Formats: sequence, structure tokens, C-alpha cells
Amino acid sequence: MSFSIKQILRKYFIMGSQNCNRNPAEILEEAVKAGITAFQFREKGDGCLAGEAKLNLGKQLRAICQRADIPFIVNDDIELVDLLDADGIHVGQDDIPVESVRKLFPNKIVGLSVSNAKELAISPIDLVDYVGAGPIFDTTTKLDAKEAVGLEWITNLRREFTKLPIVGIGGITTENATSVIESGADGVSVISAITAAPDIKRAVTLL
Ligand code: 3NM
Repeated sequence: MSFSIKQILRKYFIMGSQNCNRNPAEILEEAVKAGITAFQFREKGDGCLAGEAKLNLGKQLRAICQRADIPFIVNDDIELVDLLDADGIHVGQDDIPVESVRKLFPNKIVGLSVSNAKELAISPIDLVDYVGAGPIFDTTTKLDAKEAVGLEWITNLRREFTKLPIVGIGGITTENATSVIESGADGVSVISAITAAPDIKRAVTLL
């Protein structure tokens, strides 16, 4: 697989079974066909799967990405990265420290969520391949999401880090995705804009 990080961030779909009101594998298949550029398996939050059930769903979703040559990234689960031979791992500020993640996976994609200047100040940006910036807009998908930081957060990050791959997250829709890119992000990461879309092909095309 060959890809540039900036390219794969363009339409970055994130999902776990808790986000789906129908078969997650079907949703991912449709999203892949519609043109997503990366996928993150994020089995987290109310009603999520654990243990064997999580692993089994992960295997299914991993296989879909493998067939389509779409990077498969695991959210905050070191064991699963190995078990599924994922292409990368995404962590938040309260998850496993980036320093440990980078040591464990020197050659995998490592992403980190950075929500504000305080978090940025304590983040080892030089160790990550990309940052997830947000929540840009209000979101109801993640119950413990921080306060929306707005497009200025993207503008600020881009001003400080001219080359850093940046993906916006949180409340991004087909209507506001362009504003995120125009503010300097390389891409948009979305959950509900795809999982809840009446027409996934249309949604991904418009992102
Ligand atoms: N992380 P939707 S916001 C998983 O700010 C996640 O770090 C966020 O879902 C962060 O696209 C979020 O439906 C939820 O708003 C994104």
C-alpha cells in the first residue's frame, strides 16, 4: 500500500457498531465504494462491543478495507492493532501516551486528537503522522466531546504547522465540510455524516 498521509485524510470515515442502525459491514462497504480515503474502527461509547465480538467485527471491517486498499486505523487499542494488522492507531489525549505508541509501532500511522492550545502545548507533535483537530462544530455523536472550537482552531494549527497533516473532526456535514478544508485542513473525519446518511454515495461525494 502506498499513500501520502495528507491524501488519506481527505475523507476519513470513523465508525463502530454503536454508531450504526444497520449492519456496520454494509455501511462500510457502501462508504468504500463511494470513495472514502481511510477508515478508523472506533468501537467506543454506549452500547459498544468488547472482547471477541469486537475482534470479530474488526476482522470483518479490516477485510473490507484490505480488499479496497483503504488504510485501516484502530482507535486506542494496541492489542487490536496487532491482531488485525492495522495500518495505524489513533489516540486521544487521555489514552495511551503517544511516546509509547510510537515506540510500539515505529512504522505505522499514528494519529493524535488535539482540541486546544493547552493540549497542543503538551503534545509531541513530532512523533505523530497527523492530528485530529476538533470538535470543530457541535456534535451529539460523542457524549464526552469537548466544547466546539470552531474553524479558527484549524486556521491556528495550520499557521503554526505549515506541513503537518491535519484532519478536522466533530459535527462535520456535507454542508460544512468545504469550510473545514478551506480553513487549512487536509481532510474531514466524520461519523454520522456517513452512518446516518440516507444516501451514502451522495454523502461521501459531497464531503
Ligand atoms: N472525536 P460526528 S468529535 C469521535 O473532538 C469524535 O476529538 C471528536 O462524530 C473529537 O462526525 C467525535 O458524528 C465525534 O460529529 C464525531
